Amino acid sequence: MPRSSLLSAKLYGIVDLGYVEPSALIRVTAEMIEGGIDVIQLRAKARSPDEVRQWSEWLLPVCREAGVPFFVNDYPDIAASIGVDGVHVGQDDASMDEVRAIVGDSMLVGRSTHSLDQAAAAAADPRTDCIGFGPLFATPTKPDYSPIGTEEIREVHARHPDLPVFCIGGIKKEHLPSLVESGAKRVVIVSGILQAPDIAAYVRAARLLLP
Ligand code: TZP
Ligand code: MG
Repeated sequence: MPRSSLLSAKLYGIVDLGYVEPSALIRVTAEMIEGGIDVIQLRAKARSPDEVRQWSEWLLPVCREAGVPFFVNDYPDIAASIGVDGVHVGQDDASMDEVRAIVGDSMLVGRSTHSLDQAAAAAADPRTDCIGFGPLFATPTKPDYSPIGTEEIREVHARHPDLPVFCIGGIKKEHLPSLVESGAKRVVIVSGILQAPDIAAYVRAARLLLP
């Protein structure tokens, strides 16, 4: 899957086991795809690697069939052995040398960033395929991080025009018009999507707000 698939992406959805029961993973993923989600990530904090592997094996074919890039959070070894499209790592996870040693050159690698400096450090390595930038707003999905606000969105895009930047953190579809006004080009929505009464409708409406 080429990096260009991320440059053209608008809405990135995370299937987070903090909000979704294992028995609902496939249905929820399919509904996000039905609504037009551009990227899917599986995120399962405090779950076993065996469970993450199992769930990744369920979701990969669902995403593949739809042509939607599928990322696994945190586990380059699982990502590599299953052959998913991408792996997403945080500031405290493995270095890019370590990740690339496991996943090779062609898998997409995303990195979470929480400041302009961290974004610059990630962007300085051409093997970084995309970044998350946030949390913009306080969020129970990532409780230990201070919100960084929206002031730096325009700057991070200006400094890294060729890097797909995904704004993240506390974003609901109601925020999208003002975030676009603030310079956001791509967003991640987690709880907003997963707690919506109609997931496909929520994704469809959010997608339309991202030009
Ligand atoms: N990284 C920064 S904020 C965040 C992650 C994984 C959580 C975003 O979730 P939500 O529910 O959309 O605020
Ligand atoms: Mg991590």
